[in-house]
Amino acid sequence: MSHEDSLLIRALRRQPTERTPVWFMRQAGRYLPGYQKIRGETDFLDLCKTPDLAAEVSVEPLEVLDVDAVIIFSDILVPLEAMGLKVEFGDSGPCMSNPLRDRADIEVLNIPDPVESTGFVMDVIRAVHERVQGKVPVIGFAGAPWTLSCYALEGSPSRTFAAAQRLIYESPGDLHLLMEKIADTVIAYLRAQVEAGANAVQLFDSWGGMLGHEAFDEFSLHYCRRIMEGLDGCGVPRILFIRGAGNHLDKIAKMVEEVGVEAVGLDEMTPPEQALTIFGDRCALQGNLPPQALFAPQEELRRRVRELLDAFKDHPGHVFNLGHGILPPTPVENVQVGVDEIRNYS
Ligand code: 1CP
Repeated sequence: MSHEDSLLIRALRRQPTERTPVWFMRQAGRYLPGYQKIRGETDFLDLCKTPDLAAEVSVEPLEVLDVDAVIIFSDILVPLEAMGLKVEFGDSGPCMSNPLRDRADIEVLNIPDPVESTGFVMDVIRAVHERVQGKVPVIGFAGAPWTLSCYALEGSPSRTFAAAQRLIYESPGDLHLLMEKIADTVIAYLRAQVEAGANAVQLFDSWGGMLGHEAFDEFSLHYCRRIMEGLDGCGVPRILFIRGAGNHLDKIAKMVEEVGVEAVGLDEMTPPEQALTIFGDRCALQGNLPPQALFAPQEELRRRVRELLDAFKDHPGHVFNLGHGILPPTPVENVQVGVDEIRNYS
């Protein structure tokens, strides 16, 4: 099978498919036994940098859940390390021992060559292709400049990302310098993933929704647009996910139309009817079951899955997904029940 004919790629290109394809955002991870076993023996970044193990973890959801795509196992913070930040993953999430403190720190950051500095990610893509042998497409990804700036300035996960939020008003020129460098890095990084064989790429702006409405335009949407434009002509569908952007759907739809972005991921806060009205069939839509719904009793879960499929049934390019990543204590059987209901829906 050519990847162009796969269910997922057809849906992303808004061509009719016999059923709704499904893959999950952050589908690998702590709820899966194979992942837990490997993580018990391997540091997170070492896992990202060992293509054979990373490929094994990437394809585990395919084997356990029978999803329609593999998302490569890596993390959005990988390119920040290549830029010069010291990234570590502790029990409470990622942290950086040298967060950016002033303009000089930003000036010395590299715009790395993606193959030289993060070639292991391209090796993971090739190793995944070897394992899936054309059965499903392989999805690459990167973090958007605003989300990556949040971590680079804060140094750790945060409820507020105050260091980045403050820079918007205190020294926007410094923030733009940082975001320009990240944007150039991400464009080259995603292009290298496509060259290595990624059949679609997703851009995550997980913290875009925390910005004020003007700051959203200038710091989230503007840089997402730059990256989407920078990928123009790369030959694979581009998926844009900006979490918490329900108040900005009109602006996102306008950008998507102007740039020709193939697909938008919806978070669970966005009512499907609203997304359908605003986006129409300008792009494929991916979403948006709340990840928490996977804790519902199984009959209730099946009902919610059907309800969501009903809501999107007239859209030519719906891809079933969660509104955000799978939560660590999620029972694997419930995820399987969700996939089963999608497969049996007609
Ligand atoms: O299967 C997959 O989906 C592939 C792997 C994947 C992806 C797409 C991982 C592995 N991370 C990501 C993207 C990512 N990483 C995002 C964007 C998507 C989102 O909004 O969830 C973000 C914000 C991160 C940053 C990150 N990495 C966090 C969040 C910290 C915070 O600020 O709250 C955490 C906890 C990680 C670690 C991580 N990355 C991936 C996994 C499986 C884990 C858990 C590591 C572990 O404890 O074993």
